[in-house]
Amino acid sequence: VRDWNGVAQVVLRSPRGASARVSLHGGQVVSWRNDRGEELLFTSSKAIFKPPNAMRGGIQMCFPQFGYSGTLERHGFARNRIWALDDEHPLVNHNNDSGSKVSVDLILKPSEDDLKCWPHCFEFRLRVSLSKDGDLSFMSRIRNVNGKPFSFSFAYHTYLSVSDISEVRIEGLETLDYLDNLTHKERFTEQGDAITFESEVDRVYVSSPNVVAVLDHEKKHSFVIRKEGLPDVVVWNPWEKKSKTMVDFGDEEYKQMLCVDAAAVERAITLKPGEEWTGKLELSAVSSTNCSDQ
Ligand code: TA6
Repeated sequence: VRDWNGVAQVVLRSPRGASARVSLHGGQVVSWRNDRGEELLFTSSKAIFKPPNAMRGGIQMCFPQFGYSGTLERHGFARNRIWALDDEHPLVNHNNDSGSKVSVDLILKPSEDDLKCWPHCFEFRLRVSLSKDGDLSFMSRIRNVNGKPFSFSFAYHTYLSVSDISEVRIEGLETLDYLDNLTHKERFTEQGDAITFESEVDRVYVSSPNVVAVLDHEKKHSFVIRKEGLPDVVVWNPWEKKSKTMVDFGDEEYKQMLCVDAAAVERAITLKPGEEWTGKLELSAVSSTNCSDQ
C-alpha cells in the first residue's frame, strides 16, 4: 500500500513487470500497465484529483446505480466513497487454475449518510487481481445484509486507452439490441458487422455475449473483455461537442479513449435479505498479431 498525494493506493505487480494501481478512493483502478510499461487505461489530462470523488478515467465502480435518477448521485455513490482493505484477507497471493495472481480485497459498507439517501444495508466486497500474464480481473460480491429486498444497477465504468477512436472496432455486439442514451433510451438493433466510431456514441447493448473484443491495430494491442453476471455492455465516446462540455476532459481527448463497460443496467438486480450477487470482469490486452485467435 502506498500513499499517493494523500490517497492510499495498492500497487499490484506481476512477475513479468505488468502492474495495476488500485485507489482506496472509489475502489478505482487508476492505472493498468502491461509488461512493457505501457498504460492501457485512459485518464484525462484534466482529471480533477479531489478525493473521494472519482477522477475521469481508469475503471470506476458504479453502484447502486448506473445512470441518473432523482436522489442518488450519477452512477451511484460507490465510486465517490473511501473503501477499506477487507481485513479478512487484504492482500492475497493465490494460485488457481490460471496460474498465480496477486490480488487486493476491498470492502465498502454504507455510511449513515449513504443510508439516508439509499436505505439498504449492503456489503460490497471487491477483489482486484493481476495475473502472471498481466490480465486484470475484478470480482464484485454485493450482499444484502438482512435488510428488506433491494434492487440496483451496476457497471465497471472502464476507460480504455486507444490510439485513434476512428481506427477502433468492437466485435461481439453485432445484431444485438441496444438502448440509445442519445435518444432517451430508444431501442434499436445493431447491424451485422463490427461497431466503428465517427460520432458520439452512448449505448447500452443488452443481453450481450460474455466475450467482447475491442480491436485497435494502430496501438499494436487489442482488448478482450470477458464478463460473468453482467448481461449488458455500455459503449460511450463523447466525441468533440460533448467533450467541450466536460471541465475534466480535454477537447481532443475523445480520440484516445473509449468506454466499454461490463454492466447490469437494462434489468436491475434484486437481492432478498442475505442473498449475494457476483459480477466478474477480466480484461486482457493482447498484441494485435494474435488478437484474431482470441
Ligand atoms: O453511458 C455512459 C455515461 O452515462 C455517459 O452518458 C456519460 O455520462 C458517461 O457515462 C460518463 O459519466 P461520468 O459520470 O463519469 O461523467
